[in-house]
Amino acid sequence: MNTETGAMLAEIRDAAGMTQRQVAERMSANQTRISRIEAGDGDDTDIASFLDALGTPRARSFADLLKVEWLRLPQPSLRHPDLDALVAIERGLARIRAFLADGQVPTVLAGQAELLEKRLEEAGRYLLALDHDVVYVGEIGVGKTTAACRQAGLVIDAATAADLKGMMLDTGGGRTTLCDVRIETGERFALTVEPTSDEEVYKLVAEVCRGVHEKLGAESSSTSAEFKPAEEVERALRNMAKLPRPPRSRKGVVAGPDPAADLARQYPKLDDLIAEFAARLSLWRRSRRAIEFDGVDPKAGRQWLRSTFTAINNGRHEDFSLPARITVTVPFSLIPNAGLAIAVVDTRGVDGSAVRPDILAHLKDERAVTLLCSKWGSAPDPSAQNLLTYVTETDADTSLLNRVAVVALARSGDALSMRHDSGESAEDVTQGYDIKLGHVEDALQKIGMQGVEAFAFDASADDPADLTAFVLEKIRSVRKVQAEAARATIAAVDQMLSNRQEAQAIAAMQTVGGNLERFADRHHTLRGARRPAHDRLITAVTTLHPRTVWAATRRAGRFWNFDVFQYLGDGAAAEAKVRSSEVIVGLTAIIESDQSNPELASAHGFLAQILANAAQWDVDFVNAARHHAAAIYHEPLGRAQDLWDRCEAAYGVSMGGYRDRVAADLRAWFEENVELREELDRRVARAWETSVITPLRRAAGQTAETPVAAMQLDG
Ligand SMILES: Nc1nc2c(ncn2[C@@H]2O[C@H](COP(=O)(O)OP(=O)(O)OP(=O)(O)O)[C@@H](O)[C@H]2O)c(=O)[nH]1
Ligand SMILES: [Mg+2]
Repeated sequence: MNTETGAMLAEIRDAAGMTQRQVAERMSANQTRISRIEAGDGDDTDIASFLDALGTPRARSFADLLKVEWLRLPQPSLRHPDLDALVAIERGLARIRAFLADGQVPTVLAGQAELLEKRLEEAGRYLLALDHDVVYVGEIGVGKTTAACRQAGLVIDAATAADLKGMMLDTGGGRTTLCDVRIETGERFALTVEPTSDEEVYKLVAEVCRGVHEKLGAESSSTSAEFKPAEEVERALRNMAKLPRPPRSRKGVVAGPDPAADLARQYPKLDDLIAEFAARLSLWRRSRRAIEFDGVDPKAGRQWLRSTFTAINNGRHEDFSLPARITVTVPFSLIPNAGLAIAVVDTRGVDGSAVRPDILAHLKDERAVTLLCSKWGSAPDPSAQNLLTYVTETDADTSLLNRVAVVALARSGDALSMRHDSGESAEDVTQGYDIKLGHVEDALQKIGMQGVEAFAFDASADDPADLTAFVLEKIRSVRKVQAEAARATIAAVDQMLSNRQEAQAIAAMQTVGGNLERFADRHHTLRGARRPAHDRLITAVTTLHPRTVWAATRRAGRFWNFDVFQYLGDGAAAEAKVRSSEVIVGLTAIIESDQSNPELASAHGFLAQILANAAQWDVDFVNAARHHAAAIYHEPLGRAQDLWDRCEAAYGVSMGGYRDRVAADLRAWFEENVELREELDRRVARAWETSVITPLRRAAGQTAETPVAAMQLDG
């Protein structure tokens, strides 16, 4: 026995309204023994008689709980928030195992049992883990960092936090957060920095220098192209090189000379300027990756974190290079008393399109809840709407939208400025929020995203606990979906077990299996139009900011704000999704028709499980297509230096047609390399078989792998 069990015993005794002495009397023991048991010092018999003495329903169910043998899942803590579901899953798994070990399993049920087992294991693994991310995504300067800090208690002083000055992370007038920042609970205040590669830093330096250089010669230059990196990166690099931009007065007048421009005058040749700027970074001295607070005072720790973070985020810390990702640890819980381990992720502001590899990765993370932060006036911001449309086209995971919410960020006065349709103003903030949320819902509905939840929050006026409650509810509902799916699976297990010896039920299963098998034969090869995977990429090239396209061509297609391989993968995924969805619709129709047949009643639970699984097979298939496209093009396109050089060189030459030019060059490359496309088609065809057809045959009870053998069984 451990102290956790002891503490739980004491809790159950308290809840039963009994004292240690009363329990001792009932157990005919002395009180010392009871307090020892509650301290974790007792054996199974002690615990059993202790709970017996209490005799409450809770004591009885706790006794049951202690009897569970954890053979299939790792034993969870007794305080696990989904303990009931986990117990049910463990028991369900044990029943399936006993059934399969029996040796007399009818073939028609073996595949079914395997499928149910796999589903239960997956739900168990999901629920067992307690970690979840809350991710803040949104356009530059909307207030992501501020909202995240308020919600997670990352403030120097909670009492004065409403003035928004004491945020522990860097906030400002926009373009402040430099990279993905992940905040976790740990032992002490600390920061870990994953640096940008030196190669990339030098590339960025070249861009800063080229920008400075062009500006100096602005009169003679004929182009309006910008050859510099994003503002926030330039700021950090200039600080690292001790060449900060001079401050501006309130009217925007520059106060004083620009040291980088002075340097450019000193080194009139661009290459020399780049070399000098790069040398000034002293990258070789910036090798530090982690730093922690060694004091004890929590307030001082918070202040230390704020100043250290701000220094690193702005390139002002001498020991650190340009961060690519920062992990912050704080010695407190970000959502206390939830029994979960929550991390908060603050992302770099969306500049143009939110369709970025980092944001997509968060969105697809099954354990993450993404908050699409939007300006009050335009919520849901167009970039958020585009992102939602993009993921629904390129991803088959239907639960993805349950993990997303739109957060409309209000500033003072925003709520009260709302008007009812009648033209009357909102009477109070709550009414103003309701009106706004109604508008957000309408906008979401218009793009087919009904069901995505929305929330309104004002970081300076609202209680951060409201946002926390919203986020927590979101996470709980995501977990609940898993728990409910597990319950449905367990019901199907029980239905299967209770029918295993009934001839009629076996016959029903055979009918159902035969129907599924015939369906698998019919759809063995996937038909349908095949738009090339690169179409999506080419469209993106023509719509993204030219500077973003240029930056990607300078990096052989991989830039944080535009990744060619991501679009290729998603292009293939979108095609795969379109083609498979028709088949899934057909499968759904067959299953629904079997479900409405009363003679097949004993197979209904199983049929529902097949449907749920088909969705998962579909996800597998779509992901496989994405993976194959990225893998196939990775090498040849990454190495196509001629192509990239040509695309890069066109920038600034004729601005009007730059993106069209790149699009045309890319298209020509894909047409020249048509064999890659053919290889992709072959791999997608194979993925269809392995991800969808084979598992369907298995579940149908046809263990045979080949369609020929399957057809013999059928006939
Ligand atoms: N008045 C008011 N100002 C706010 C509110 N939320 C954020 N701000 C201010 O808006 C500015 C931008 O806030 P940030 O939290 O840095 O925004 P962000 O979205 O993280 O910005 P980037 O990291 O630059 O993309 C800061 O000056 C904040 O103080 C709010 O609710 N009310
Ligand atoms: Mg920020």
